[in-house]
Amino acid sequence: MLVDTGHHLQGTNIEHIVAILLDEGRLGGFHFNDRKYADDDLTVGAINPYQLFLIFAELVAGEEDPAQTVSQCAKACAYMFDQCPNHKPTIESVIQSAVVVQETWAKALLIDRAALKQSQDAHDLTQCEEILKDAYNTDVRPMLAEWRQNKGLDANPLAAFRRSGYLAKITAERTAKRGAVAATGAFG
Ligand SMILES: [Mn+2]
Repeated sequence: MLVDTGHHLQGTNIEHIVAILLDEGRLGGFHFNDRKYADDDLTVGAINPYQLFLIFAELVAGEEDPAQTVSQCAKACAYMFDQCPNHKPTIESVIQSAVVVQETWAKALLIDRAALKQSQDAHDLTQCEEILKDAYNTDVRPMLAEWRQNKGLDANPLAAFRRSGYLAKITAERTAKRGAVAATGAFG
């Protein structure tokens, strides 16, 4: 089954749905996006990054689950972006999306699972929340910057893209191409 984060009624407990699907071995993939109004109208993590974190908390828990049907399902899960933020350049939105998913996944990996299990077993809801927020509030950006540099990539993908001038270049090329096509009367 595919979970599209924009396809639920406002306020739906999506992370709970994710946990159930993992438990049943039925989670096939994700369409990541965020929204304020309709489905898919905003970049993933733009509006509700904590919800995304809670979803990743379940995905990472699934990957670490001792039941093989659950861990295999979580590891095989396909991640996709399905979003059309009309007021932002598409490539920049996609770069933001990749970065936010990396950051959120890293934060979910930081959750102290043993402590969380202990607090869950003790029905200590306050402490469970504190444990999740400890991970969520950790600044993982320096770690990810180092990880990128170790791979020979720029530490800051969005800044690198803006420096490259690629968007201005292809915009100029496409505008010129459209002008040339229009001049031939190919548009009838
Ligand atoms: Mn979709």
